[in-house]
Amino acid sequence: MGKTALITGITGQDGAYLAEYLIKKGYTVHGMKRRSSLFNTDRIDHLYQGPHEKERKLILHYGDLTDSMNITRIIQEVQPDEIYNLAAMSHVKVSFDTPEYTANADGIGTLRILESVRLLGLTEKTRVYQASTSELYGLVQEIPQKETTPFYPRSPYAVAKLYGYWITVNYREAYGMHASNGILFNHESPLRGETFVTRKITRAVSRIALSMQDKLFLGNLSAQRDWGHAKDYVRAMYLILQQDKPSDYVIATGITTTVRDFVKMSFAELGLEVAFSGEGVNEKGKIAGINEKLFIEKAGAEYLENAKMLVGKEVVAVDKAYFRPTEVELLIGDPTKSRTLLGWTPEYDLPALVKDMMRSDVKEVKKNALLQKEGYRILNYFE
Ligand code: NAP
Ligand code: G4F
Repeated sequence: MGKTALITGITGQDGAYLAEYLIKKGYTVHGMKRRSSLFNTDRIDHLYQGPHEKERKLILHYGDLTDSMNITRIIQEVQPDEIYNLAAMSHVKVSFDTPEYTANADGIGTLRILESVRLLGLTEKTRVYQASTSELYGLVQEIPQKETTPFYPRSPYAVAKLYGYWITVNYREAYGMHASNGILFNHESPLRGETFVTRKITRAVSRIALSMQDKLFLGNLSAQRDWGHAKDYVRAMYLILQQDKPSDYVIATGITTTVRDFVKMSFAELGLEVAFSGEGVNEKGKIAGINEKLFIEKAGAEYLENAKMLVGKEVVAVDKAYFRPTEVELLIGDPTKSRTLLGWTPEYDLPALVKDMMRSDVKEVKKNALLQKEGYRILNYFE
């Protein structure tokens, strides 16, 4: 008999990759999905099995982290061997707009899961993974950040996740639960939400190159992040729950890069060179050159003439609307513990991540460019 896992946040980036990974390993995966007016299952549609299919490997349940009784009922029905609590209001900037909801879902939501496991008498059976975050380090007290680095959260999101982190540790110590935190540094992919900076960049760069957008507006270009690929990071989540003893692990690449350099790398994927000048809100990025052969290979000869006209044009600007009231300037993780104890090492480095995201977004933008030619209205959401 394969194991049974419950994933909260299954419709999100990590939930989708983790569900696919666990199903391949022979798990039956139950996912908690919020009710919405549209299906919102795009990321897991390739795994979907209708309710009338036999021996389903993916089963979805309506639920919400703010609803205790619903969580308890789902856990009671599913009797999971493993719970991966990935659901969260996960956008740092948005958490300043919705602080109370964020505290409820991301902080108390974690308590609801742990307490349900305890009340249902499942502490021996059910292992719990909590999606903790490098945002806990915030105003960093040590470089690089490791499991023993003191936390200094800098947003309502991070403060809510701080509660989630410590309540997980507390339930482990108080009730002997197999409950662990993965302190994951930023991880991205073609499935990344469009308003996180990497995906915002790869989508916009693809659209600019294919004449579907003029300019990309960003906030703090000097922020530094330790970016990995989500596919590698869900593998770490699984490994954490396979250990005999529960513990907390930093999952990171150990390399940090500025937002500015991520922009340069994304344009460079298509043979476009960007040069930045100016400072703060006045910083601008202009196309300084084009490698025509590479552009044709990656974007297509049909877009070359328009792309050549980009040389000398301003394609990146700063809009202070994207600044945060308190910013996390630098994150860089030390993954020694996970490498040593979990045997975890990432397969993707940053260039491979950028390549994967750009390939996927160029493909999508090309489809949209064709639709636009046929007269369809293709919206460019600016967020
Ligand atoms: P994501 O793409 O934003 O997905 C979040 C998921 O949570 C979605 O399925 C969302 O459902 C669901 N959700 C939100 N509020 C909910 C609620 N009240 N009840 C039930 N479900 C709810 O996030 P992700 O990048 O996959 O991240 C997964 C987890 O890891 C999150 O907890 C995040 O905070 C944490 N984390 C992420 C990173 C990273 O770099 N990606 C790093 C460290 C930690 P809808 O689809 O309905 O919105
Ligand atoms: O992509 P971001 O929005 O990710 P952030 O804030 O680091 O949070 C993500 O990673 C955390 C792990 O460390 C997760 F816990 C969290 O759930 C989420 O997945 O922003 C990255 C950096 C920030 O410094 C931000 O100020 O990019 C900077 N940035 C600059 N311009 C921008 C923009 N961020 C966004 N979203 N949009 C911009 O236009």
